[in-house]
Amino acid sequence: MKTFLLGACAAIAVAMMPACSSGDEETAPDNDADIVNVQLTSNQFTPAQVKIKVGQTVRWTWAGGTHNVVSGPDCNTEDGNFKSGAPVGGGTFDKKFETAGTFPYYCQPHCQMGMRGEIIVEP
Ligand SMILES: [Cu+2]
Repeated sequence: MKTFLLGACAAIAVAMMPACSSGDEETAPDNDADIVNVQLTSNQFTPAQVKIKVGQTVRWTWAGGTHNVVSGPDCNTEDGNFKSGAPVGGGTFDKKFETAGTFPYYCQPHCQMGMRGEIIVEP
C-alpha cells in the first residue's frame, strides 16, 4: 500500500510539471528543440500558437479531457494536413512539419468552445 501511494504521488507530480511552467509562453521558447510540446486540457491547446522551424516536430500531449487534433481553417473544414484520429482521452500525437506556412487546427468536440490552435512554420 505504501509503495502504491508513493507511485501515485510521483505520477501526479510528473503530470503537474507542465502546469507549473509559465503560462505566458505564446510561442515555443526553443527553436532548436526537435520536439515542441502542446498540451491538451479542458477545451484549450496550450500554447495555442506555436512558432517552429521547418523540420521540427510538434507533439500534442493529452493532459485531461477527450480531444483530437484536426488541421483545418474552421470548425467544419478538415484540410487534410494532419489529424490525430477520433477524439480520445489520452496519449500523444506527433507531426513533423516539412514545409513553411501557417497551419490552423482544432479539436472537433470543442472547436465551437474555442479549442483551436495554430502552428506557424518558418523556413
Ligand atoms: Cu477538445
